[in-house]
Amino acid sequence: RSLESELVKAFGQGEIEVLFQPQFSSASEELIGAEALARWQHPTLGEIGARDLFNIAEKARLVAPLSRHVVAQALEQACHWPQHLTLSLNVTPEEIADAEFAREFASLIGRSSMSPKRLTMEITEDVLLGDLDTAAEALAALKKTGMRVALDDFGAGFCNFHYLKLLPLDALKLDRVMVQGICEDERDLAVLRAIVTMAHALGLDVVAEGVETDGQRDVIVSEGCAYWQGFLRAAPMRSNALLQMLGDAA
Ligand code: G
Ligand code: G
Ligand code: NA
Ligand code: MN
Repeated sequence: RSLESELVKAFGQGEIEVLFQPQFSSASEELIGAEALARWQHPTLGEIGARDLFNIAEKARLVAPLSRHVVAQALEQACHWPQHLTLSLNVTPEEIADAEFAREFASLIGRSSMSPKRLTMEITEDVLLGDLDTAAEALAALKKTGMRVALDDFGAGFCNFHYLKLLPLDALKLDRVMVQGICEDERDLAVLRAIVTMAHALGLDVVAEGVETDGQRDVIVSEGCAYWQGFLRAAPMRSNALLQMLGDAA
């Protein structure tokens, strides 16, 4: 049987899990929130990552229900977190292109006790491959609820700077390819520096992803990225492990 047909049952069987990757403040070094990342704990194949999971969902035409399931689970767990923590949620370009999406997403958020002010929606520049007006409309509607919008995976794709000012963004998330070489190659550092400068000029916060070493963290902090996430301090984890981490730090 195909994975597509198995996915339908996976929801009900509790095989779709949401992990949370902690995000840290450069200024205070404290944990300030987390990004929700979906996983399929497949009974025989083991863990299936979000990218494969969403590819399977696309073939099965189940992206919307999968996403709603993940968002609902993430909200359900994050509403038990201390009030100062934020939650970042990923959404696919196909969802944003769907006229129903903004309304459904807003209604999911409305039913949760989590304030929209604590939420960030992560989009990728692939939203620009679809209809820009529809995307901008959906994002504007969601921003009205008070949530923030971040452009994810920046540096991994085409990075069309022109669109940066067309989308209602609050933050730029630097893909880990932008972080990898910053301690070894001066040109990598020059690119990072230029992008941080541009982001700040556009009024955007910068979040660095894939920080794996102390050296990378030091550069990220000194170059003015406000927040970072990465294996250096925390891989994606269950909600209770995140709360444990907070407790240990206190
Ligand atoms: O954690 P992982 O390597 O599996 O993540 C792979 C990619 O899948 C990341 O780019 C992440 O943004 C995306 N992703 C993770 N969880 C979700 C989700 O719930 N919805 C969507 N649309 N994308 C997700
Ligand atoms: O595309 P997106 O950036 O949202 O994907 C996040 C993915 O990157 C997750 O699958 C997560 O497990 C992975 N990830 C998170 N931190 C690190 C890191 O420090 N190094 C590497 N190589 N991958 C990371
Ligand atoms: Na993401
Ligand atoms: Mn990312």
